[in-house]
Amino acid sequence: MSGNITVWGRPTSTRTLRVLWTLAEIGLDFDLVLASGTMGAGGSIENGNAPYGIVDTPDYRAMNPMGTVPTIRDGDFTLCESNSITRYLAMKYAPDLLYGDDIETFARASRWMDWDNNEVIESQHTLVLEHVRLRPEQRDSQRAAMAHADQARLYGIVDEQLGRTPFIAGDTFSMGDIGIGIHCHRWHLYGLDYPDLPNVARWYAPLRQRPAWAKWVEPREHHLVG
Ligand SMILES: N[C@@H](CCC(=O)N[C@@H](CS)C(=O)NCC(=O)O)C(=O)O
Repeated sequence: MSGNITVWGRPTSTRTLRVLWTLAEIGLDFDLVLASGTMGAGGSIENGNAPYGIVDTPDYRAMNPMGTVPTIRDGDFTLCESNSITRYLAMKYAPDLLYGDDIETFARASRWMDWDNNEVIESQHTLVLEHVRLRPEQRDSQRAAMAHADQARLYGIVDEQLGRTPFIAGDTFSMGDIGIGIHCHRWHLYGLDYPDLPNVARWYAPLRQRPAWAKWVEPREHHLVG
């Protein structure tokens, strides 16, 4: 399937990865324009690297007033906010694949996407700063430990849900699995002491086998770039 789609973002951003995985899952062609105010080809600006840029230009701000990533353009239509983009792509191109073409599954998946954004991102962000992006003298082991404990608490909630349903929003894969799956993966790349979460383990292993996951979500360089 081919669209006329451009994505601005960076694969080191889990919010951009939500969109990249969604597009790959649907099988849509797209162009990726690397854009960021905080990361560039060499890594984080915290470590003296130049950012990809673009996000401060008037043209970009007209599409995304916050100057964040990701943003997409599909034909004449532009949209920012990663979960809104995912919902848009799902509704337009793949309702069956991404929510079973069912409004209640859409709502359940959407609820978990919001939960991922509202609850999971904050301590994930602390972890990537503490383990990857900050210089050693800027790091705080107690802050890192608290963020890891918070992720253990949150993925305990995911584990309970996955004890009720095989996937986050029901019996089959949906857009609800995307953000929570990406953050689960990044969390597991830090090599920490992880709690036993059998339902998460049963769900995470096959997610990693999905062809659409392989290009964007699996690579360590999309997560561990400092
Ligand atoms: N709620 C927005 C947040 C966007 C956001 O904060 N993105 C981060 C990357 S995950 C960003 O733009 N960071 C600064 C940058 O890369 O310039 C969304 O979900 O799209």
